[in-house]
Amino acid sequence: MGSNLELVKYQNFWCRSFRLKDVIHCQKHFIAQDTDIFIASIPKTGATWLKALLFTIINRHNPDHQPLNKNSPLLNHNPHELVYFLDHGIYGGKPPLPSPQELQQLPSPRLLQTHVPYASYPESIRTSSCKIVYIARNPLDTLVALWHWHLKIIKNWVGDLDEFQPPSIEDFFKEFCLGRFPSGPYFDHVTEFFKQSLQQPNKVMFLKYEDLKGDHVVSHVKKMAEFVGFPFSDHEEDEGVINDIIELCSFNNLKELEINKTGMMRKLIDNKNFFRKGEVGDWANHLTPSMVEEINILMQEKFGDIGLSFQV
Ligand code: PAP
Repeated sequence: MGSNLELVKYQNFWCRSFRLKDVIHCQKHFIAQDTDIFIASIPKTGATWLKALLFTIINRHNPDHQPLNKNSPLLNHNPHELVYFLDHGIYGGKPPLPSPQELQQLPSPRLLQTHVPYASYPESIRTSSCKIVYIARNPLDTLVALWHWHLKIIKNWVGDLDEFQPPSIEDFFKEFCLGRFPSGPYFDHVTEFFKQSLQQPNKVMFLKYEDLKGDHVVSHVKKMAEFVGFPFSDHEEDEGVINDIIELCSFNNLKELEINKTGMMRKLIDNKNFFRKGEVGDWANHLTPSMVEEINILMQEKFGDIGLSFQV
């Protein structure tokens, strides 16, 4: 296995070894502001979607952005270009990403993303009045989305392509259950944020991918806008602004944009890889009944007591 794929355990979560120093640097030096908004998640649970939604919500009155007209930055930028990744991006990144120093000068509210578990956040995120919107996804679809990502992306990181042995779904399943993938274990990550959302409901909002895909998406987007301090007015609701935002940020719309079909993120990743299938239930095409049973048992064990469940 190439060295770029090496995983190390840091504070009870797994991290690519080449990224660990950036995670630690960020953890030690990042200073949160009370107005910051963080998008938090385990990889492949819908952060790209949430970035598009929150970027549009908080910038909808910004004359420089005009996210709801034909000049929307989303039409020619991948959501990851508009909302910076904190630990894996700004800390350890290169221009055009802002440096950690420049980060302090970004206009507020700063909208930033991280995959780090709550317990390993920089102290100031936990102690400030910033907001955290967490997106969770059922473990079966998360596992399948991670596997596809691994197959497509990871081989680009391995110096010698001949070294890359694509994992079978069986092998990847075992690693997922052991929690051995970046930001894993899955169950600890999700559980911690769910508990935080109960203990600190004004600070942490817990959203499910499946809820955003469902019939009540309007009410979820409305609550999210209120939570981050950018509520919709009655007039906006009457004008159908919420539906316009949902449509702009929909999987089909974003996937079909030229920037997301042919563009690249930081010359590393084809943007199209962020838009694979975008469905609830794709796991049924990949996982065997015994794998599903094993994950269902884990879900019951880990989430049963805290009252968390997912539509699968
Ligand atoms: P990240 O962790 O690298 O940021 P993230 O955006 O969280 O990735 O997850 C990608 C998943 O969200 C993909 O799921 P899939 O592999 O099961 O298809 C991707 O297709 C899905 N996705 C991206 N954008 C949207 C969207 N607008 N609506 C619904 N799903 C989306």
